[in-house]
Amino acid sequence: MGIVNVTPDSFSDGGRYAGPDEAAADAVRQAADGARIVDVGGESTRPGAEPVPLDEELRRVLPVIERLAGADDLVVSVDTRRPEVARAALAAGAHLVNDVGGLRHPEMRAVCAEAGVPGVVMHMRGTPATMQDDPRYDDVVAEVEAFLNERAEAAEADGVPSVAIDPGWGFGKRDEDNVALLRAVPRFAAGGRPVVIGASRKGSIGRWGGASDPLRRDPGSHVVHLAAARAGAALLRVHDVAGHRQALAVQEALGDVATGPLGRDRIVLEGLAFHGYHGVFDEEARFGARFVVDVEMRVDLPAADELAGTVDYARIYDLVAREVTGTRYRLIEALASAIAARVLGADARVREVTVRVHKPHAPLPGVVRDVVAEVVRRR
Ligand code: HH2
Repeated sequence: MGIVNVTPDSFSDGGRYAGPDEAAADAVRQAADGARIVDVGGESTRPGAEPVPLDEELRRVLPVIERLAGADDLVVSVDTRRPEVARAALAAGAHLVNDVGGLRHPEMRAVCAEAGVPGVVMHMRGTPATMQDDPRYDDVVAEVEAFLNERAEAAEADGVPSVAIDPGWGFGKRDEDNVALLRAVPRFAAGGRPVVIGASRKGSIGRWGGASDPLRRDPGSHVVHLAAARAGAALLRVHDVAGHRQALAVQEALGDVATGPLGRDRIVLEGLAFHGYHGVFDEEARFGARFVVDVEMRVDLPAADELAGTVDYARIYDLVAREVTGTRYRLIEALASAIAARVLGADARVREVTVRVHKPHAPLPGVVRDVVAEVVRRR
C-alpha cells in the first residue's frame, strides 16, 4: 500500500505535491513500482496534529481520487476518520476505507457497509493531538488485540464485507510497544483477518537508526516491514514502494539465509479430512464437500521425551479442524493461508509452515484426481 499524502504538514512528505495532477501522477507511479493499493489522505495524523476542517479535507482528497477513478489495476483507499469524507471518496471512485479511528464511528461502518467496501481498523490510543503524551499499557498486545477484535466484529456485524486490522505503529505507542506489537503479528494474523503494518519513516525508526530527518528513514522502514511480512502481515503501508518491492524480492530470493535457520526437524500432519463449505458457488456453500489438509512444520525438536518441550500436534489438529469447519472461504488458498497463520500464531517454535489444502471434488467439467493449494509461511 503506497502513501499519497495530500497535506501540507504530514511528518515526512507534507507539501509534496503542487496540486491534484501531481498527486494522482505519483499514485500511478507508485502502482507502476508495485503498489497494489494507494492510500490517499488529506489529514496528517502525526503526533500533535490538530484536525483539519471537513471541507478542507474534502477539497484535498476528492480531486485526486476523481483523477484515479477507473485506472486499471489500481485499488484506491481513502485514509480518513470522517464518514462524510469516506462517503464522498467512495462515490468518487475509492475502493476501500482506511480509518485510523478504528471504524469507531457507527456512521463510518454504515458507509462501508452500504458501499460494500472493506475497511481497515487501526488501533490508536487517544487522538493524534494527545496520543504520544506518556502512553502506557499493562499488556500492550492484549489491549490492542481486544480493541481490534471488538472493532472488527462490530464492523462485520454492521455489514462491512471484510475488515483488515492494524495495531497502529506509533499511534500512542512507545518504542518497546511497537516491538511487542510487531512480535505479535502472527498472533493477530491467526485471527484470520489481514494484518496491516505502517511503520514507514516513523519516529521509532529515527531513534533506533539515528536519523532525525524522516526522509532518511527508508532503510530502517524496510527492516521493520520485512520482519512484518515474514510474520504474516498482508499489507505494508509505505512511502518508498520501489525500495520495499526490491527488499521483499531479495528477502524471497535469499530464503533462509535472510530469515535465519528454519529448524532442522519437521512435524507433519497429513491427510486431515473434513466436511467444509468452501468455494465460490452457492451449491458449495449449501452442500459442502470433502477437504483434506496437510500441515508440515519446521521446528527444532528437543532431545527430552516431554510433550511440554515440543509442538503439540493435537493442538494443531484442533485449530485446523476449527478453521476448515468453522469458517467459509471462497478460495482454498485463503483457507490454507488462514491455517498457516493460525499455526504460526499457536506455537513460537514453528519457524516455517507449509499448508496444503486438497479439494478432490472441485466442481470441474472433467475427471480430476485432486486440486491442491499450497502456501508456505515463515516466521
Ligand atoms: N499511519 C499514518 C496514517 N495512516 N493508516 C494505517 N492503517 N496505519 C498506519 O500506521 C497509518 C495510517 C501516519 O503516517 P503518514 O501518513 O506518513 O503521516 P501523516 O499522518 O503525518 O500524514
